Amino acid sequence: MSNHNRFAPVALLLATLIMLVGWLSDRTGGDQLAAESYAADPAVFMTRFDSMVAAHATGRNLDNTPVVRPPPGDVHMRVKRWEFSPALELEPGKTYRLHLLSEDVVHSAAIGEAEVLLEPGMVKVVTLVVPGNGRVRIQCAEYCGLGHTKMIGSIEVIQ
Ligand SMILES: [Cu+2]
Repeated sequence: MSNHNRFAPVALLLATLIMLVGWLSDRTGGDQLAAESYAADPAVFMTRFDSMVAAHATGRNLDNTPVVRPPPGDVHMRVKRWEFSPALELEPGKTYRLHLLSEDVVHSAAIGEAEVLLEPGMVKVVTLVVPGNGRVRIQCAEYCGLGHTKMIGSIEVIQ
């Protein structure tokens, strides 16, 4: 057997490993924005949500959801059939930590390139660096019933 033939299987194995590592890092890359998760205390979560809305509501509503303009930092978002609440107005270039809690069934949040699964009782925290302009897409990507395809939140970039 020549050297070439002897090393062919090794080369093939290496190539497969490299592809596998690439695939795995792609997969984890998609979830990188999910910085953390923690068990929800619903009462505490609602208190934080309510005080955020009370302090930073714009006074407008969008599809029966309050429009809120929170400062950079922690933002609490309620998720349920079939809405994300509140609607957000965020500043370009700033970093927000979206705390997402499902209140009924399993949903997910596809935010920009990231997607996090939202199981009731667990808060997922997504770090969002707001782009320069436009809107940030946020929608449910886990089938959750009749209104699933219309379960789209509103994150608008304001100047
Ligand atoms: Cu859904």
